[in-house]
Amino acid sequence: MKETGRWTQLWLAYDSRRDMGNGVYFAQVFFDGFDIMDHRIQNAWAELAEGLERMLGISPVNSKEAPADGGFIVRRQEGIKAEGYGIIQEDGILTLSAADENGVLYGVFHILRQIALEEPLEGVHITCHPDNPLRMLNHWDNMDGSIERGYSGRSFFFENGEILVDERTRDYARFAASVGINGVVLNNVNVKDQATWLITDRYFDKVSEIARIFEGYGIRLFLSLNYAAPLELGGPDSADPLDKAVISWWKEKFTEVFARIPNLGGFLVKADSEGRPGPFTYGRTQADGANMLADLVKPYGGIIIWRCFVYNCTQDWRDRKTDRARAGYDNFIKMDGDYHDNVILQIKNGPMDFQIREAVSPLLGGLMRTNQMLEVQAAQEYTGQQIDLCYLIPLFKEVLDFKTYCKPELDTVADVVSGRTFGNKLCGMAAVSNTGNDANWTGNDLAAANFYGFGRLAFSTSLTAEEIASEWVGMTYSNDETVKQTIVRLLMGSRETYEKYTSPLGIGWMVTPNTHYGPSVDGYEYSRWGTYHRADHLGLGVDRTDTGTGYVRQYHEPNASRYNSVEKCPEELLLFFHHLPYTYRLKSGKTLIQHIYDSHFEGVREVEEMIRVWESLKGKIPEDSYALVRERFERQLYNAREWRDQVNSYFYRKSGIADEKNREIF
Ligand code: GCV
Repeated sequence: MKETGRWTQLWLAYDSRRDMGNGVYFAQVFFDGFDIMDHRIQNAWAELAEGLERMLGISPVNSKEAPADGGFIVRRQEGIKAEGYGIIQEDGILTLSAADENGVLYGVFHILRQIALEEPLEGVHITCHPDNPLRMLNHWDNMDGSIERGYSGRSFFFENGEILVDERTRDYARFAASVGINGVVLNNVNVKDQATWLITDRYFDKVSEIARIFEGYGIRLFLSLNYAAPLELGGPDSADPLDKAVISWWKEKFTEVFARIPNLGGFLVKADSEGRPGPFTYGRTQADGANMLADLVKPYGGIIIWRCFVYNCTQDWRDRKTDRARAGYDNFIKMDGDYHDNVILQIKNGPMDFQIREAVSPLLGGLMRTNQMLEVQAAQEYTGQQIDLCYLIPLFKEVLDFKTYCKPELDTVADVVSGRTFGNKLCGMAAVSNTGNDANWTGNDLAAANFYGFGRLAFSTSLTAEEIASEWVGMTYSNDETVKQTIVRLLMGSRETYEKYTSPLGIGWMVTPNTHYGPSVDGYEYSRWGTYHRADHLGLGVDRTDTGTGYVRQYHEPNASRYNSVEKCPEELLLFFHHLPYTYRLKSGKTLIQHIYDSHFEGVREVEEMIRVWESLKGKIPEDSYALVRERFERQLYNAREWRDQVNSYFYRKSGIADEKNREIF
């Protein structure tokens, strides 16, 4: 069933806009050096035509000749970087130059964005190319239609073991391409049951249909692989990467898969992680596993993206020496340089797991001779599950701006994953997608800002979180200054508000086990997952310094010393790195316990304020969106109060120290 309503079209709703003199260029559109029958060029044209028609009431005309004056020329031009474009307006002509078809698509979306934002194209003179070679979305969609950590309904790729291809597939590809995404992993990294069969004849036809749709939007299709596929698909009784029978099984499999699925970029692999099989089972290294697959996909131009989320998830909570934060680095650093050139190691932004605040993974920039890719999570698993508002672009930005000190210059995470630091070609950013089959795609209308924002940021890492928010609001809601400023303000403050009422100062977790929504301070404290806060009656925090697990030494200097020192450690990460008494004085002069109380009261007050701010938009934005978000805020307030009261009561009861302000603690 085709859904109706503006929210199905997200930021591409193309509502009517003021012309700003932009319409004049499109009476004649001339393609110079591009084949107008090419799928991507056709889609670029269709998008342009629809956008202009809906926003400005103009029907562009495809001209056979270059317009002498007053027109739009799309020109192939060598010398522009891959996927990049230039837009120049002079002498009555608007010219979009690009070296390839992706550049044309991105350039057209750029022009449509400017029109949507009511910015004049007159005199425009820009060149733009993506900072990251790979800009990917990872779907954790299962073939039964569920989505692991999905908060926006069910999968629009799978249902009941079947693959869905419909209007949504195309719309999804349009949204993704409009923000510069060029790779999509279709299925969950936990590959089980039917998903193992995605690389068999059972699903080739339907996967190919999706691959072709994606191709038309410049997106390569990737699949997550089950490392134990040989055993499960009737091959050898082993998945040992050095076993000849296993190698030849995969060789044949890839020959078949690449022959049957067009536009296939390669595979994402979660191995030896959270119960998934991997090379460790056979006493082999991660490099053995990744390289074996990589060598076999290489003839087809394929790549293997290998996740570094490898840790012991059956830890004894009594054991204070084992530190989950150490695991990624310990498991991968030794073989830096051994990974073949079509392997990319995909590294979560933090060493734990997408917490609202944690340190940046020391593997980023720790690895110096290996292709690496940053993985962030747009799906709000630990950050409010698209009920609570949490605009994540400031967090992603913080990670990108982090100075790793792996080199004297060009050493930020953004430098490393874009290839600027070490000159790699295969690198970039991936986000766990926050989409589903809800009419509005992301559950909360405002969570679409994370989908939009991830793409924009992966394309242009120097954009600020605020610029991205403002674009998204302008395109999605309106360019009215009050609306824009109000929603941007809400978005920009939301991450810190969420942090205030949840777990303090980088310690993370304290969430309800399994669901990961809502508070349960000790929920994971005596579990096997390695996610502890170590609170007792005197203090809390994990000692990851030289006197503790020694994790700090995984960083280059001066980061290692900075984190090792309680005085120099950035305060927002204090409890991630240090175990401190409740009476420890922060720079604000407050004790640690008082900070916990104050920030939790403040967090709830801020949510109340957010609701008041949202209410000021009534009548200024579409009522359906107003109401949907208003209802989510109500649930957020409930959640925030639960967090505040449980966290405050917990630490009051542990410490016995009263709140200086005598507020109600239970
Ligand atoms: C896909 C966390 C999540 C899991 C997820 C895993 C991963 O542990 O809770 O649902 O599995 O990360 O990133 O592989």
